[in-house]
Amino acid sequence: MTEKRYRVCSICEATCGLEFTLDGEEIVSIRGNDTDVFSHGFICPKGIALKDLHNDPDRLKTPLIKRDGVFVEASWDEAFAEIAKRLPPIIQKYGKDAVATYSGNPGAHKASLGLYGGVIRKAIGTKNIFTASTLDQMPKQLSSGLMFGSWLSIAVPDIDRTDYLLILGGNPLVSNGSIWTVADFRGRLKALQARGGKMVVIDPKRSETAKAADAYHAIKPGADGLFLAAVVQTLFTEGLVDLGRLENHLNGVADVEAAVSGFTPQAVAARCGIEAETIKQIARDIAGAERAAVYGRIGTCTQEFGTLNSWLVDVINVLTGNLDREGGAMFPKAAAFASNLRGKPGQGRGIITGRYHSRVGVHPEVAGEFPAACLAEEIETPGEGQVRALITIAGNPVLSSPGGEALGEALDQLDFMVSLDIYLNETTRHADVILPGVSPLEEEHWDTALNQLATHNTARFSPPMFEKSPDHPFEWEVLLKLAAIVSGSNETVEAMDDAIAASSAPKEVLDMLVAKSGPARLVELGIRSGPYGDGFGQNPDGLTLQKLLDTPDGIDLGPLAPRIPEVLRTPSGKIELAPEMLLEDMKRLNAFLKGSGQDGLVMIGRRALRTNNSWMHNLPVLAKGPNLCTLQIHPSDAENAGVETGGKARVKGNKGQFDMVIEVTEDVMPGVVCAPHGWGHDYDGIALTVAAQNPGGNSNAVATDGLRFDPLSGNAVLNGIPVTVEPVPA
Ligand SMILES: Nc1nc2c(c(=O)[nH]1)N[C@H]1C(S)=C(S)[C@@H](COP(=O)(O)OP(=O)(O)OC[C@H]3O[C@@H](n4cnc5c(=O)[nH]c(N)nc54)[C@H](O)[C@@H]3O)O[C@H]1N2
Ligand SMILES: Nc1nc2c(c(=O)[nH]1)N[C@H]1C(S)=C(S)[C@@H](COP(=O)(O)OP(=O)(O)OC[C@H]3O[C@@H](n4cnc5c(=O)[nH]c(N)nc54)[C@H](O)[C@@H]3O)O[C@H]1N2
Ligand code: SF4
Ligand SMILES: [Mo]
Repeated sequence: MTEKRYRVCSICEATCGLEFTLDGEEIVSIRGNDTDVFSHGFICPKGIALKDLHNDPDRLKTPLIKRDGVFVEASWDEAFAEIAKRLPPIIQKYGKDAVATYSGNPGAHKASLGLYGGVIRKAIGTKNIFTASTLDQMPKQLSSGLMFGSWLSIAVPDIDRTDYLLILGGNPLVSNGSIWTVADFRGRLKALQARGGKMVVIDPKRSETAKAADAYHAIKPGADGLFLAAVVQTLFTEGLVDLGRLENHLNGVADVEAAVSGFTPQAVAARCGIEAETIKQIARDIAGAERAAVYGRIGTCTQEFGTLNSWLVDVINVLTGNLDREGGAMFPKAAAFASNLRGKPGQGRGIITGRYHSRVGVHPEVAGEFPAACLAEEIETPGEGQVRALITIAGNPVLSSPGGEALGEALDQLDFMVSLDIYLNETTRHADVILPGVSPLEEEHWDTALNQLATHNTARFSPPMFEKSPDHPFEWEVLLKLAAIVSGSNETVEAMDDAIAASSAPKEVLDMLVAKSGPARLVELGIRSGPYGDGFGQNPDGLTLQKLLDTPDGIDLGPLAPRIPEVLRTPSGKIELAPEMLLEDMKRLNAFLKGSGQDGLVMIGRRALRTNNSWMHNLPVLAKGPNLCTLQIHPSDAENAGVETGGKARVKGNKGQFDMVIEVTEDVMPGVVCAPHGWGHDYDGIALTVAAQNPGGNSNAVATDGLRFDPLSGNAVLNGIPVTVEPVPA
């Protein structure tokens, strides 16, 4: 007897609704749920791979403790005892900042990690907080925070109603969307094109999305700031600025006009590799479209002008009257935890950075974090405040951060390292204790972060599909236990969890909840007190957890709706179009424009449908098919370097190197090589049986001398890295 179960996928930002067919504890099949209110049946190969993930024999089920250099299985009590013995003395001796935390990408996808990750960071009280956000979207968070007043007030394209979509540095046909939750991008794009709309893509590579676009323009890596500034300049000089409804909600239009005045299309064309006339035409097309949206992603964030790029994208949206209007770039309203609903509507304190600085590189704190790419120097540089212990939470920085291989060596200098992870992999092999998370299918699922970035408002809650083993704690319980250990508290995990719930609702309210503990209880509190909630009975037609449990397809909360000025939290109560910090940074862009530019090859990254960053290469269903880990190079560069398809190349940065199989293709522009990150599964001592059969190379082994950042956000430069390529003799 089989049964159907419905569940939102926890792998990527698309949050597809999936239909599982189960035979008892066995997963018979996984397909897209056709009646899901958000994804309407869409699924990608990684959703299907949840079966392999759940069944992966390499997925850790028991804690591991390193004894004399070798991992041995341990009970949970033994693992916690080991941590209690070794971690608190480091804090006592060297202070709180001696312990760093690094939190990775799955924290954005698992409610357990998303809702309880902060507890451990707070319990330690360390300034040394690192996350994958500074390898990813921090520039967008910073620019949005400066303009709109909070870190997660990010405007996303209203693709279902737009007529013109300009994408820079994103490949949603493969990534399925990012900082923009947009399941079935292909279907939504087809609908856009069918109603006469257009998509234009700016990218150094003719990506899958570029191939589906109505127009594609190759841009030199790192030059987006120039391109965008020239579009803005054109809007002003050609009289195309039309603020519409936003006129009364804006500060700084004249300052922006002054700041871009030198960035004429003619001046930037050669540095961008895009003709001046094309830049002008794009400006005219955005302004002329009934409804348009500009969107920039990884390619625009992970470069030296990440924050400027992210800002200029929204400057264009604002100046063409497309911000916060249907078919433009709009602010989602999530059913729970919507940080852009916190505080008084319409005005707030805004955001600040640089309240304190990192010890070695003196980088400003941004959203309470230091740049992930600085973790190694904080470990390696002796002195007061040196990092001596590390907790990684669902992160693999050895493969994901620039100079990751060197970071791996630094990890061995730590006095103590704990990893909360599901694999013994390139990073966790350096740990002293590994604490395994449960399978995602054994947990409830709610998208804490991604509902705040979704192209359509919906609410979907998935209860656990399988029961976990009774002696395996949930990750939220592990995080609370670690918090108790570092604070020297004897409180039970249960009591700590109750205290967290009690801090947001009185006992009468807690007593009426369906969920009695953990993330589900916090989600229930969030939903019922949220913008669509039942207010614990005050608004009986409102959303409750019970209603969501009764509606596995989810509840449609409607298309995005205009939210300005309510969404704003700036001190002025207006959109700050010209934040001081960004105007100042335009000088750096100007120096870049006047500079001589880059000779030689630069490396950019890419993603593939059958991958998810570094950690799904161990799943047989995804490992099948053609080799995804290839260095793509233009035929003219391949000839110069003396490499050919199928051969192996050695790629060298200023520091570090890796080897990768060559794929000659005209898809990348001359001067650019393209390597995926997250590979390199041939380090000693890892337990990834399937991945090790096709290890690939760690593209992040390559770094630049003097790490490169976007100085405002601390985001690492991961695209446009200068490299050389040479053949590896067979
Ligand atoms: N060159 C280059 N580098 C990049 C990028 C790029 O485009 N180019 N992209 C960057 C981006 S956008 C990101 S987000 C980062 C990602 O950087 P990271 O988050 O550091 O790396 P991931 O590969 O996502 O690793 C996730 C880790 O979580 C573990 N994990 C998976 N599921 C679970 C779970 O349920 N529980 C627990 N506890 N652990 C789990 C995995 O085993 C793995 O160790 O990489 C960045 N690095
Ligand atoms: N299948 C799959 N999906 C994923 C992931 C995955 O690993 N695999 N990872 C997830 C994560 S963590 C994230 S953050 C998202 C990322 O989502 P996307 O941003 O859509 O990711 P990418 O596919 O890396 O696309 C980045 C694009 O930027 C281009 N690019 C590089 N440098 C520049 C530049 O200087 N200027 C411009 N204009 N473009 C440039 C690259 O050629 C590439 O086409 O994807 C998520 N989804
Ligand atoms: S697109 Fe993302 S959310 Fe959808 S099935 Fe694939 S991995 Fe899961
Ligand atoms: Mo990411």
